Amino acid sequence: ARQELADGAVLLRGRALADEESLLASLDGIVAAAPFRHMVTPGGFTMSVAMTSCGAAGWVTDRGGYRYAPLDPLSGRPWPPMPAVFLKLATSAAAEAGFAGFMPDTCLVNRYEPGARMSLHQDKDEGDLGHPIVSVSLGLPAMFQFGGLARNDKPQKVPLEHGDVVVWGGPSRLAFHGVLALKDSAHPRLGRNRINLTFRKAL
Ligand code: MD5
Ligand code: FE
Repeated sequence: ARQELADGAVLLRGRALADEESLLASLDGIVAAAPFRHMVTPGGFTMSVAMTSCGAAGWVTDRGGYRYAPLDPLSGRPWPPMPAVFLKLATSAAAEAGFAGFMPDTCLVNRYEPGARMSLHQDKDEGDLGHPIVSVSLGLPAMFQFGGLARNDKPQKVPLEHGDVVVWGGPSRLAFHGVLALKDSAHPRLGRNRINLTFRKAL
């Protein structure tokens, strides 16, 4: 089912389900090389969401700011390569949503445990904001907040479940968004975790 949430924002419910096992096997490899870590914001807060990345660069934050870094600061080595199954899912979902030719060079992997949240923000650390972002939800459900172009616009609440894919492009690319604190429950395959893969063209 293809659901248009707003101009440029397309929800593909269950779109990742057929790739669940290969996505999770690839994720294990990424996490073995570049473990999840809780990073610190420029303001000094430790994020409740744990993160890692794969691809040519990874999104990082520390007291010095937000940026894309070619090396994992934990290891000093390049991030693990983007697995083929990641790339294929992201490019095919983007094409279905009207963004043929999208070629991400990074995937930021977010891990939410019960209580973890992400407050309302815009994603604008990427070099060319004309490219969409593709997000893949796995594991525990979350209540996503999808707002407007102004921080004060009242966000719509969109429940995102295991296997859902959302393509955020066009005018929705710069919408304010966030994730409400995860409720405690257990997913049959991922336990007490929500994993979100966010594919971006950063460089
Ligand atoms: C998540 N992650 O569920 C979300 C999925 C992040 C983040 O927000 O920055 O890691 S990506 C959702 C997204 C990206 C770009 C634009 C919009 C939503 N949007 O316009 O709503 O962990
Ligand atoms: Fe975001």
